[in-house]
Amino acid sequence: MRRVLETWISLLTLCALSPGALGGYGLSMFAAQSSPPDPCYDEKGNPRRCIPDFVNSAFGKDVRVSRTCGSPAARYCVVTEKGEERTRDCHSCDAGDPKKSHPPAYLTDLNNPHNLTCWQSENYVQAPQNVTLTLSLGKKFEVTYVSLQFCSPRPESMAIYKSMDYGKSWVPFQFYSTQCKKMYNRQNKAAITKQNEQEAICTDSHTDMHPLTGGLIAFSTLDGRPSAHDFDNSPVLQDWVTATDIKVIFSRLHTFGDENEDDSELARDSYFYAVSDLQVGGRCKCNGHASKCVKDREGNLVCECKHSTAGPECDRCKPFHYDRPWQRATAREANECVACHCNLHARRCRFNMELYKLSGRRSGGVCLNCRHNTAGRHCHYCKEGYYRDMTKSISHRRACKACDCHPVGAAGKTCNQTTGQCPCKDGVTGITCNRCAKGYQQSRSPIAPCIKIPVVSPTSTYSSYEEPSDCESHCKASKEKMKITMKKYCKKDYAVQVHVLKGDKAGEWWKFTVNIISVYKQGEHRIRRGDQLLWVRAKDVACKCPKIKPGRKYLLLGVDDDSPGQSGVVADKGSLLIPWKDLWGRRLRKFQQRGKRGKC
Ligand SMILES: *[C@@H]1O[C@H](CO)[C@@H](O)[C@H](O)[C@H]1NC(C)=O
Ligand SMILES: *[C@@H]1O[C@H](CO)[C@@H](O)[C@H](O)[C@H]1NC(C)=O
Ligand SMILES: *[C@@H]1O[C@H](CO)[C@@H](O)[C@H](O)[C@H]1NC(C)=O
Ligand SMILES: [Ca+2]
Repeated sequence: MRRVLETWISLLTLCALSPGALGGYGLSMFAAQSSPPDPCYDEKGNPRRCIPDFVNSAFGKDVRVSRTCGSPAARYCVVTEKGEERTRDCHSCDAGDPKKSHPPAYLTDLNNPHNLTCWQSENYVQAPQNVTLTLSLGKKFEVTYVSLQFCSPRPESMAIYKSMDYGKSWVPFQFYSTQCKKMYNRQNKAAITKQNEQEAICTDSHTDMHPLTGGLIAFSTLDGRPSAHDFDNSPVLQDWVTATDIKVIFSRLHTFGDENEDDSELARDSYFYAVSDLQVGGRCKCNGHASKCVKDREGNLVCECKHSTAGPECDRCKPFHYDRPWQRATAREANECVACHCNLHARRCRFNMELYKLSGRRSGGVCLNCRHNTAGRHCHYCKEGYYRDMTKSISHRRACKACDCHPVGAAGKTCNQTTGQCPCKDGVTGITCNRCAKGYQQSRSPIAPCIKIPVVSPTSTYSSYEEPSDCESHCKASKEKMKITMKKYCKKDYAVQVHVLKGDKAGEWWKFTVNIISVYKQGEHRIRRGDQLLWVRAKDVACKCPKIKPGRKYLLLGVDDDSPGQSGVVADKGSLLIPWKDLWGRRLRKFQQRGKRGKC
């Protein structure tokens, strides 16, 4: 249908039709046609290119006109031809009298060939001035033609302009003049090539004076432009035909017969422009994504966008449909916008050109703010600290379950994505690492929460507990009672409660991992609570002064000494290491307070 119409329209420029030939085309031609439920989708529901009806977008719209006759009322005369003979017929234009007025509304009213209503300008007896008609279409249209049906003779020079920005700036569409160079500084009928398809041309082809009045000027926007046959693939021409506003400027009247005295008399009061119908034929511009334009809540004309597009001209993708770039629809491809694939876990996404190219121009959407503990470009896996519940589909709200890794038992918060198994510390077991493995017992240390149950056999791990023969003399000084007094407390540099976790021999030393539960006193060396190393000379350990066993808690009193490991606490045969009794806690606090008051 589009093709037929537009071919027909381009014929308009070639021949000036008699009045009435244009009457009623536009809306009424197609009104009776029944349309399928939604032209933007085929029977199978697949998107396809759709375009609004071809209409006269000027119909019923207000035209702003620089000069209209009738205020004050004035005489005008119409010259008519009957064969060789020219006669004149004079009337009065009076804006105050509906029967004698010629308002701009007559430019765009219903065009009835049997009762033409004409807008008319003032008379220009002396210096003809520019008369401007400005029409706002209210939104972007793709204009196929602009036509003017005259009641007066056609102007000698006239220009048509268009705006794409609601009248802020104007570009010429077409010029008509017998003196193109002089009036508009253009060559007459310049050739349009692929290089200048957006150029307005000037022509004198309108100057055929028959009929004298009632002639037509019709400008077809695509006529003679090389890419017109491939309009779908010509952004230049798509741009060329786009307009929000149309302006017509009448620059010079036809001053027929001026050279003849008699004719001059005849032409008196006949120098004006009069137009019965201004048409702007085209389609509401929707880029192939809407079949009609409607008024929005503010009363603005907008496309009723389909294919997941949005904007007044369906010129962008609607939110969350950014999986590929927006494109105009063509006859072959609907180029609909595609929703991002977020497995129902995100409401927002953005387009990423790099990813789009990498995917072979198929998918470039990146989900934003994945919810329900999912992560990834498509919210297609569980975020850190969660694992997939395989009994549910990935799009399920509860597809991801918390790892719930035990804060002490697990070595991290991230579990195996498929099994949910948390990474357990040594000796810890369970899917969340919440219990000790067989052969291990719970300790108070966050570093080694489960420790090997000590093996009593002297031949196993702690074989070096075998006493050397000279222990009697080595340990002489430290045969003290397992009792704690203020005097002993004062003698030592530090006093701590420790939980011995494990011990490793390191050359001349034993390196015990201990958990310092309380610090009652400290000397020069700072002692922090928590896991620390306790260093004891191998000889001291071997002679059991102090007697130390992993898995036990002790009260340890000792003196500052440099440790071989640069950190930790050092104990020796002079230190007191007494199996812990809970009732000591209070006693040591008392010693601590007295010590602070200088009672040592
Ligand atoms: C012609 O049109 C005008 C304006 O629409 C109207 O007032 C008038 O009655 C019409 N005349 C005839 C004969 O239809
Ligand atoms: C009349 O219109 C022509 C063409 O649009 C323009 O170049 C010229 O400046 C106008 N003249 C006046 C007096 O406005
Ligand atoms: C998760 O557990 C499965 C099954 O035990 C295993 O095959 C896979 O390698 C594990 N994944 C990781 C990242 O450890
Ligand atoms: Ca009219």
